[in-house]
Amino acid sequence: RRQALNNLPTLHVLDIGWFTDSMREGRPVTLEARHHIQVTHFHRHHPFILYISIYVCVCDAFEVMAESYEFSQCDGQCLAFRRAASVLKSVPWPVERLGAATRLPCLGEHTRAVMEEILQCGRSFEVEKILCNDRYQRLKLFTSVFGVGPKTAEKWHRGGLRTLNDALEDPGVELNSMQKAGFRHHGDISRAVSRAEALALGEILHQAALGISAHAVLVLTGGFRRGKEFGHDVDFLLSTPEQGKEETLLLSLVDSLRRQGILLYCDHHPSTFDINNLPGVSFEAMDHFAKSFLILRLEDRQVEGGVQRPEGQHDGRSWRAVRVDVVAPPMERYAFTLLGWTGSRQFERDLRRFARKEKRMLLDNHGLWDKTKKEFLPAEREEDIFAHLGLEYLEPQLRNA
Ligand code: DCT
Ligand code: MG
Repeated sequence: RRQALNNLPTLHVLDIGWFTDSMREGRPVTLEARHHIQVTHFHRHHPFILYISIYVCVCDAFEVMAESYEFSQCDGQCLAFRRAASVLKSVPWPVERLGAATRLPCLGEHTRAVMEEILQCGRSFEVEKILCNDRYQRLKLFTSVFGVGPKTAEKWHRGGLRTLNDALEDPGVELNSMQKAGFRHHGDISRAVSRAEALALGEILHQAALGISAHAVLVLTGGFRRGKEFGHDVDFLLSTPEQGKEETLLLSLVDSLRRQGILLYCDHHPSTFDINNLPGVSFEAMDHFAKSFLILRLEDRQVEGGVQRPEGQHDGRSWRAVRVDVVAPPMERYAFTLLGWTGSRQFERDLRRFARKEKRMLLDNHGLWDKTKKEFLPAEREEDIFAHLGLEYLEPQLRNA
């Protein structure tokens, strides 16, 4: 069976439930991952469908641990596992040789214990216990709905809700408009967005923005700017050299999408940016620029190769819904926002910490404040910010950790 598996030209994972995030969504399984695959049994009526189990690899195990701590609002432990996963992703050796990794920074006692167990036994019993845990599964399910955070999910779990249908049918549950949209498009927006889809959306938004102003600037940010092939949403930055016009531009853009009939949901946050505010110290706080959290309708014909859908599950629709974020900073803050929104979150967190601890500077999506000189340092491009920090410029592809 293993031989048959290795000989398959492409193996697509159709449904492995909650097992591991990186292998869900019908993505092709990489050759390395195939070494971790065990065929458990064949489908009774369709012998070409294999049921498989995949050993949770170390990074995925760390993600599960982090998520579980996040659900319990243990921020410190959550961050420790997220950081450890980032460190492991950035080491150039394969997982098997991670014995040497015990000397890596950011691996505490707990993270090390989980990793060693996986290397020795091929699995982590602690992680498997979490994956089977009822509360973890419920919270994972509920937070998969756009607009449902850990607190709401916990409330639903405590209230005895078990399925998404329970939440929809319970008279005691009052959904806000974001959650209603989240439920309406749950299947589509919990499925990964491909690079082809992100580029197609970029084209649609770009055309719409140019239709409003010939000076409009629209760039793809987030994971896709870092070269990722899949993402959970598509992030864009919109600006204009016409001073003070960026928020109007964003509102006109949303309006244009509405008129085109492709706006399925919009949550607009007006700008609360104050030019005199110093950069914040909390990373998790959102920036103050105008932004819109959208759900857009993307047609098959607009995407090279059509839109993503679970294999073998054509539901007769010629479109899918996609989550899109657009932030609109003023042009003089463009470089800081681009750097912030390009991520990854861990990279941003570390860059800000470096600025604060090593350079006595405060960095966020709005600007860079030099505490020694007591002044804002200007930047037209990301390169200028790296230079202020005394760092070599890093291309977005190198910011994935
Ligand atoms: N970000 C930020 N401030 C926050 C949260 C996030 O500036 N409070 C930045 C960091 C990454 C970027 O926004 C995009 O966020 P996501 O879309 O969540 O991450 P991603 O890297 O694009 O990953 P994904 O593929 O999951 O979309
Ligand atoms: Mg993103």
